[in-house]
Amino acid sequence: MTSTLQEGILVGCGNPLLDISAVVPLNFLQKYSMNEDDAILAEDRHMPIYGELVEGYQAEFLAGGSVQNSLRIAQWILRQPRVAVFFGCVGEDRYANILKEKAQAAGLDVHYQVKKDVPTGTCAVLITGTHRSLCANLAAANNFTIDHLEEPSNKALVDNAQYYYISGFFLTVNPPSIMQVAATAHAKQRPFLMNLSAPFISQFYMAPLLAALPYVDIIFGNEAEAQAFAEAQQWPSGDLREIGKRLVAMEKKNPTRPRIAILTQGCDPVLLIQQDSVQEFPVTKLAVHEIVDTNGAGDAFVGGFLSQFVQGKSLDVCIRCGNYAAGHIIKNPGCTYSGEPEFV
Ligand code: 26A
Repeated sequence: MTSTLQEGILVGCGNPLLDISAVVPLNFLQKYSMNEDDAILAEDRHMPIYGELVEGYQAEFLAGGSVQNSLRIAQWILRQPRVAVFFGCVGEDRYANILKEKAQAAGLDVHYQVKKDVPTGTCAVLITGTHRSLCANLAAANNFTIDHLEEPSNKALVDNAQYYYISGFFLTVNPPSIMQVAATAHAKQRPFLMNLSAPFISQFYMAPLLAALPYVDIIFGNEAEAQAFAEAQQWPSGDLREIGKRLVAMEKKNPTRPRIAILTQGCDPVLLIQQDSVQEFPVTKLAVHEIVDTNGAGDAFVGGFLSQFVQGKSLDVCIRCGNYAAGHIIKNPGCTYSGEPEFV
């Protein structure tokens, strides 16, 4: 990094979750009617998963939560602390302390809302080969309220930021907060970035997603998420390029800054869609033996992207850094990094 960035230039909201991650056999997924590479919200029938992972599968505890992951990775690459600010809701317990400690160690400025008597959220990460299936028990994370953003010190942080990032996952928790941040970004003509996050968001949360979308300057997603969006919209084509073009053409509050879609597809090229143009950015394929797990790869991609975007770098550089960060995280457990970043 060459120059010093404004503190708190980037603000994100999301679900702070502690990941409970283990390698499991396929029949573990079947037992809970889960598929490889799912990302779902836990129902009552999933609750035994967390204990089973700890007792029977040597589970690891890792800092997680999609937006917090992205911001931690952005901080790691930036090497300058407190560039990014994170809001989310945790309980008053050991898991909250672990999350806070990991976030702060990365340089992230966390401002948790604390809900007493509700445990901090967890996410089961079921690793099968190069796949990861996620089952989130949001718990305290689900208790985030807009008053937290309205506290004067937090409101000042939101007002002073220049870039805003919120996941589609947060639509399950508090759409009014998303709309408020989006409106602030719009009023100040600052970029608002969002993520499709998981197919279930388009399947079950399309109404709040469509309410936020007109404010979204950059939308991220992977191939399965883009396809779920297209299906929910009853678009005729499943072609990713077509979906991207339609997505960027949807209603936008600030038409002077056309929407951009960035669609990842595992080790296939990343697509950058702007109006009628589609550009491809190659991904370096890792050998199977280099892959520890793919948990957090998408979040790391966004983190790498954001680290450059807040420096005003070109989209080309942002995407290359996204690919670098995702590749690094895949070689480490969960959304964690090792050593110094090597992106130039
Ligand atoms: C609302 N849901 C389902 C979620 C999540 C989530 N983060 C926020 N909300 N479900 C899984 N995650 C996180 O995604 C990361 C991998 O991309 C997990 O905690 C994991 O760290």
